[in-house]
Amino acid sequence: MTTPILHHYPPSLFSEKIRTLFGYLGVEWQSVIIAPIMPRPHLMPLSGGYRKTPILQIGANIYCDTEIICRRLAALASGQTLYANGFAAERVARWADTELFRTVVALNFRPEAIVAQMSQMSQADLEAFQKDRAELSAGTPIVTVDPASAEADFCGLLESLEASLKGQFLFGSNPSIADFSLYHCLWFVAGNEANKSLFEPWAEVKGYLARMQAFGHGTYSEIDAETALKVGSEMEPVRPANARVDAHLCGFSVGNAVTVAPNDYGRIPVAGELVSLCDDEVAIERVDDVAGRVMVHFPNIGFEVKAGA
Ligand SMILES: N[C@@H](CCC(=O)N[C@@H](CS)C(=O)NCC(=O)O)C(=O)O
Repeated sequence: MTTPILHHYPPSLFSEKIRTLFGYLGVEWQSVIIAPIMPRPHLMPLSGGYRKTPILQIGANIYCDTEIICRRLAALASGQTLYANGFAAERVARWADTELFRTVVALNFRPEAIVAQMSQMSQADLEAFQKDRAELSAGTPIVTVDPASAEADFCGLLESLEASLKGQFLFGSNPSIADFSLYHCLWFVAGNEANKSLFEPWAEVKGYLARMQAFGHGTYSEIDAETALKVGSEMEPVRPANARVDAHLCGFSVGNAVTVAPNDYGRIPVAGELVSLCDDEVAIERVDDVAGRVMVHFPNIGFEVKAGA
């Protein structure tokens, strides 16, 4: 089997979701540490412009967005109990990855949290980071609540979690996909010194964090971005086993020129030929001057498919 490659950087919370999933599933992987800001010259030829983090690469197949990355890894590891609670677990996962994500970002944007988080950065790096994130969220701000409301929301969440966890995971004695989405948001907040006191009263929540953290990040080796690009360019993409275009979803057919872009922030369209468009996946094939023929996969939800190159 081709070893999965994760393009990520250490403080990225969505990357932590996937690193922890690798640990839980026991899937061996390769790690490419990317810059926390653009440009990423060795990754863009593979992703076609998609710029959020993380990105999973399996040979010449590129998976964008943790929703589809999780499903791909669960299938690789036969980790189907992750989705045993079906609808409910997937909905909670989506809530955490969207609404709770915005709350925790707002929380870590409190002045005291920013100071704690960015204290290692030089002034020039800080300015470059702020400029990059302003471009990422241009017209579609990620933070939509004020810090005080975010703190109130988050404390309410901790209180109700404390009452419901009882030494287990969200849906019982095995972790589900919802736990990985909740965990990375809690990890992001807990990792900031300025937030330590928020967790202090909640023993169950701290125990839950420790249980999730105990999965670790599994077994991995480091490779550089050039090597990963070479792997992609030397391999042929594999079509999804169930590739199809569901007529009720759109007026598209296999082979149509389309673009796919996130419908929230970082709306950079990726252009290619449609391979699959069904309830849980959009796959397009593209030919890149550097990366060659690659297939890029997105979840159906949260992305917009449009006609045209
Ligand atoms: N819905 C996406 C969200 C990914 C996301 O927002 N990641 C953040 C990092 S944690 C990001 O892309 N930041 C900008 C960047 O890394 O360029 C997913 O599930 O993968």
